[in-house]
Amino acid sequence: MSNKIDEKTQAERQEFYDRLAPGNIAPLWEVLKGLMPREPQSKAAPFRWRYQDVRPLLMESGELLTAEEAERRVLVLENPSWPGQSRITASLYAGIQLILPGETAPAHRHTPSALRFVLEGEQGFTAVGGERTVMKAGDFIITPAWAWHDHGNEGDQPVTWMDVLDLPMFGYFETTFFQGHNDLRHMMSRPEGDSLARFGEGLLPMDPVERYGQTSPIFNYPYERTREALLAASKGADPDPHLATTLRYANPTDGGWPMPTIATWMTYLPAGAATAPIRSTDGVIVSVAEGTGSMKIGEEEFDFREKDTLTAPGWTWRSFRATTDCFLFHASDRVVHEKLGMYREERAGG
Ligand code: GTQ
Repeated sequence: MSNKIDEKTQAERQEFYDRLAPGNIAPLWEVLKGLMPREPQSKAAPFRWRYQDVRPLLMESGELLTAEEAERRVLVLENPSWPGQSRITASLYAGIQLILPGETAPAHRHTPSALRFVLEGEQGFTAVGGERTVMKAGDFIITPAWAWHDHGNEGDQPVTWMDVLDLPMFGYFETTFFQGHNDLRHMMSRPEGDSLARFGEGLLPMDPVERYGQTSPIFNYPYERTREALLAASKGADPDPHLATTLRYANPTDGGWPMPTIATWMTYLPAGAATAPIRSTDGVIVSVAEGTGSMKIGEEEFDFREKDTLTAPGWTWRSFRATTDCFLFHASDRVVHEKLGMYREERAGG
């Protein structure tokens, strides 16, 4: 279309559009460029939440209401671009949850999947589908779709973690189901450690076991093991310029991502090291398991320390610089991009 049109033509067209609108009909040529930009233009904003700012507010919420009253006592991390929408990226939700000593977050289940990345506490537990696991800082724990789950704290210190759920995705597709349990805690049917023993030792049950459908049968990937693996792997080869030493979490039954909607990986970046910029279609959430440093997202640079959360919009250059040894947990909807043929990435310089 030529962009130079005279006033009369413009008026004629507008008059035509005005007659279309009441019938819920619209001309494509007026909106096509917005529907198909040359490349993704994320509306998300980059942001960093300092744990030292969030923690006091979380503790204050602990004085205002109990975990049981709240159902889930969580402070939602809202992307600055979408206040009130409970979204940290275009497709993912994140929040920081608190369980005080003696409390229980009551059993329920929902079709959206959740992951927990543990920040604080040694004696918190989450029970998922009849098995309990202790929650330790840095552990990556999965609540598969429609699995009963409750959380508790049997220690004398607060327990906190980051939740990431695929809620906005389910909202977009309008497919969310939720059910409360009649009991505060659901019944355990397997001993603690059963999942890791059967699926997390490089061994698998002789007969195929269907446990959680498309979700990994391991539901706690302990930080101790992840950290050890990254350190050992970093000695075996030069670090990748863009990824440093990065290992992705995997479903042992098929080698794919552990969750059907949320991809997860951990990066080890030693003190003094930096990564070259990378961009990918997925908007990314980073939780700092250990270390201090900075993350450049687009033109903005955010310094970070342990337990801070950052988010980078999709198709935006991002890179890291480590001041001390850094272990950086990542979550994104990359797994969905891959399944739907939408995933692209680009690596600069290096
Ligand atoms: O722990 O089940 O942050 O249902 C939001 C919704 C956590 C949970 C959240 C939830 C949960």
